[in-house]
Amino acid sequence: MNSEITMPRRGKLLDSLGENEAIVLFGASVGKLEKFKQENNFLYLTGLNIPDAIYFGFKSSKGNVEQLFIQRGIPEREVWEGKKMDVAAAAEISGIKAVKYLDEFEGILGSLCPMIQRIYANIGNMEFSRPLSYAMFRLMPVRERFPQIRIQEVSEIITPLRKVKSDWEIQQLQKAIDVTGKGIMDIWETARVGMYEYELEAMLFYRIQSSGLKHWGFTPIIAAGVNAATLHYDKNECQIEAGQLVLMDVGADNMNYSADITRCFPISGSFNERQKQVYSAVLKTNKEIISMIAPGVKLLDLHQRSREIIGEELVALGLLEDAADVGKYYMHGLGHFLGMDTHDLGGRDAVLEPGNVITVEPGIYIPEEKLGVRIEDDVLVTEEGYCVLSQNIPKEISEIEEILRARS
Ligand SMILES: [Mn+2]
Repeated sequence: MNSEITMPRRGKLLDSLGENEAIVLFGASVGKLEKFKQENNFLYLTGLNIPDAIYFGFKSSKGNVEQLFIQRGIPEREVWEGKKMDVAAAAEISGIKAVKYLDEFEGILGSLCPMIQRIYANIGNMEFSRPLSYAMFRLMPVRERFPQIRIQEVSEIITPLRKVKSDWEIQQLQKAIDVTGKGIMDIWETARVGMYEYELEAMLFYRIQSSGLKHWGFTPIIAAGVNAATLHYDKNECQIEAGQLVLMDVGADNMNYSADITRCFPISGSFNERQKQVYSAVLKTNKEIISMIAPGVKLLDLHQRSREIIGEELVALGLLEDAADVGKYYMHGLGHFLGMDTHDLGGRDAVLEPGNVITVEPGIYIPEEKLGVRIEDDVLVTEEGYCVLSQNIPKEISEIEEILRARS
């Protein structure tokens, strides 16, 4: 992610501010021996994958001001931590010309505060019962010295940008999805009765890293049998028994963009009659909802329609007498925005627009039958309607069984 990508984003965001409004974004920190994961809003705007940096943007009557604050390299620490990114490199990557050190942040911010009326920062959702976020903690002195400044969560103004993906962002997502799909195929070609769920996880992770991607997009779910009826099962530690249906809700990360795919398959090679019935009901819902996707459609209407279809299917499956009780076996939302966060900014009451990417993931969960089915695709909203980014990952019963039959 270079300055050609991030500069227009910052330009748009600063243009959306009122005069004398500012943005302060704190990058993520890293603990000892931890893998570093940048804060997504910070990364989206700067492209910088370094810990503890701060972005400052300010719209004044004289124009936009931007400043970046980074860690100062301490030579004695370098043998432990490696070289810190220097000012020139940070300026080059981000396109922000004024790069200073972190110890200068308070002084510079303080000198501008008399002019500032509002600061948008990544303070998170404030709740009385929770400790202050790091960003709010850092801004406390500002709040005390300059009570006229309103401090607000930045997602309000950054969500409209982040939920419309550029072509470059779609390409990153597409690669994450394609690699995830290959990993799912690897599993289908290799998995056997008696393997542990984590062995399947390892196959997929091998595919991710050997394809040049570094991380999972989120904690993978590999759930056999009754485990699939636990929505956020992520222990992945059970041995897979003959006849079980295995649910995999997985996604690779590419450049901090996350795929989010769910596929189910019968470990023994073919779906039994009941698995076929339930799977077909979910697949029908998945396909009908995808066909409804277009600009102007409300996410909530898609969810509502999925409840209607699944409700009818549950009655047909003999699980319910009244379709209105659908929540007993389908208890989650239809889907969510997808992007840098697996559950990306966008909101539940959104109206779809071109460039949005959403997941469509209806499911039916029947613990008493030790069975859970979810089928999840990643879908781009286009001017004409939609494009299923995960269309190359098979989901028809016949396709999956054919792949499983070819196992050597
Ligand atoms: Mn999802």
